[in-house]
Amino acid sequence: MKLYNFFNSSTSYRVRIALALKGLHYEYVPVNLRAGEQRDSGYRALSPAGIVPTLVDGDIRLTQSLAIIDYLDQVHPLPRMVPEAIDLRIRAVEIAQTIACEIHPINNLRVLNYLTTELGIGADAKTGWYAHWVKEGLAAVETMLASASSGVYCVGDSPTVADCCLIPQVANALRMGCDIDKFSRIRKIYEHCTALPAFIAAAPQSQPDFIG
Ligand SMILES: N[C@@H](CCC(=O)N[C@@H](CS)C(=O)NCC(=O)O)C(=O)O
Repeated sequence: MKLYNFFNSSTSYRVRIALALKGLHYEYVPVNLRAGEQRDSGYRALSPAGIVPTLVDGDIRLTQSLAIIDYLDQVHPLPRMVPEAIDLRIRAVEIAQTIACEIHPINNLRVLNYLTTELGIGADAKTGWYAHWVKEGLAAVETMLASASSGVYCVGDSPTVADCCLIPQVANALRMGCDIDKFSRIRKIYEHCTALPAFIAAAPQSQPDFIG
């Protein structure tokens, strides 16, 4: 398996967590987002949208982090990222999609770049935009965690796709200087998960293309 990804990409980080939890080995192929390599024609042949991550597994070529995690669950079922039990499954997918559909897309690199280059928005306003949507989205997740009976994971007693999405999103938010102090359930999960070997192996600073 090859994973085309970037150390600092939260969507790549989601997939790296799932791969690490499943104990799967893969070839790390860096795509430097800062240098715009995601827009190169060669890479676009793999990812028509010009985004990371892309997984290549034999004849399978797949983009979209949640689709990749679903694929990994199909071909390497244990441990499952999307739980089988219906009560856990619905909550895990709900939380994952809240992050993947409501927070990440409007704070993505190309959206932030468009705000500054095309709409003439200044750096402070751009940071404010990012912080606003993170706060709104994480507040919703914090509420969902109450009904998911979360503990040290978003749902149940092992990591799921929800944690694969939450940890990178929180890491990103902290890197951007967002205050997450009031989200106590999220903080508890973040502190627990980021100390686990699989999450440490998947973290940006553990990657071969890491730039400090
Ligand atoms: N929904 C996609 C989003 C992928 C995505 O937007 N990745 C970002 C990095 S986190 C990217 O490649 N951005 C490139 C850009 O904005 O130019 C997924 O979950 O894989």
